This record gives sequence, C-alpha cells and structure tokens, in this order.
Amino acid sequence: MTARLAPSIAALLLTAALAGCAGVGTPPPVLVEIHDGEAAGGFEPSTITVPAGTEVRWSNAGSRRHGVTTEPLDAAQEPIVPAGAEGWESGVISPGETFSLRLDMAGTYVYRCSIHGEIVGVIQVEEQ
Ligand SMILES: [Cu+2]
Repeated sequence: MTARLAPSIAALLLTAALAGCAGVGTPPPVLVEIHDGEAAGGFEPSTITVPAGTEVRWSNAGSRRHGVTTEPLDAAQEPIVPAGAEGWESGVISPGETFSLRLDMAGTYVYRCSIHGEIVGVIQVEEQ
C-alpha cells in the first residue's frame, strides 16, 4: 500500500514544487532611461529598488552616446557593489540602444555613465 502510494505522492510533491516556482517566478525587468546631460535628469529613475534576480534594462533615450559602469571616476577607488558581486562596464550604448544586466546579489550598486561621469545611479537589490 505504502509502496503503491509513493509514486503519486511524489507526483503531488513535484506539482507543488513547480507551482511554487511559478508563484515566485522571475521578477519583471525594470527599465531605466538614460537622458542627455545632468540637467535633463541623467538616469531616470536614478534610484531603483528591485528584488534579487531582476533584469535591469538601460535604454538610451537621448541623442548622445552613453554607457553604464560601476567603475569609479577615480581609479584609486573601489567600485560600490555588494561584497562578492561583480561590477560591469556596458561599453557604448548608442541612442536607441539598450543594455541589460541581471542582478542576483542583494545589496547596493552605485554606477555612473562611462562617458559623462557626473551622471550617477543607484540600484538597491533586495533579497527575494
Ligand atoms: Cu552619458
């Protein structure tokens, strides 16, 4: 009896596990627009709070080339990212182009435009 029930119980547990995964799911991507110049707002929004595992998409909404990097302007300083997390350097993002990145590690990330260093953004990643 027990032996016969086992497979169906296993199937039920598997179904529950899959439903649980679907319930938590992948958080929806979050869009950050890049605007020309600090006066125009720079990163919009400049500060975001997202759950771990979120894909952040930067979209160049301006007419100049931009980029996003965690490398500090002052090369002597350390990037501000959570311990154990990697920073990034997008390379050039031309007008109309996007750059995406999935952030899995919780903590604070500070980044800037790699071309216009005065434009800064902050991402707060929270444990899911
Ligand atoms: Cu820029």
